[in-house]
Amino acid sequence: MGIRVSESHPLAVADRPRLQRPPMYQVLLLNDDFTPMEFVVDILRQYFHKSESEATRIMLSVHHEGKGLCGTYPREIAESKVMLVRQASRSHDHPLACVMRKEKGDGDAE
Ligand code: TYC
Repeated sequence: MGIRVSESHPLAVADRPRLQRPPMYQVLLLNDDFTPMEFVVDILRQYFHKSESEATRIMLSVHHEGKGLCGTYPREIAESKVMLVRQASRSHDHPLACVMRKEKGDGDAE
C-alpha cells in the first residue's frame, strides 16, 4: 500500500526550486510633542500585542530617541498595522506617525 518515491528521482532533489524568503518590513513609531504617552502605550498594546511594561519601554525609547521598533512583519500585515495606527490616531486627533521600512539583509534562502 502507499506510493513509493525513489530518492534518486531527478525531480526530488536536482530540480528543487531555490526558495526566496518574503521580504520583511519593520513598523516604527515616530516621536512628536503632542500625542499623549498613555495613548502610545495603548496603541502598542492593542495593535502590537505588547505587555504594559514592554509597551511603556518602547514608548519611552521613541520619546527619547525619536523613533522605535514596534515589530517586523510581511508587507501586507505591516501595511495594515500602519493604516490601523494612523486611523486610531486621527480619530483621536493625535498626530502620531507610524511608518514601515523594508528590513535589510534579505537574501535568497539556501
Ligand atoms: N513625546 C510625546 C509626549 O511627550 C510622547 C510620545 C511618545 C509621542 C512616542 C509619540 O511615538 C510617540 N507626550
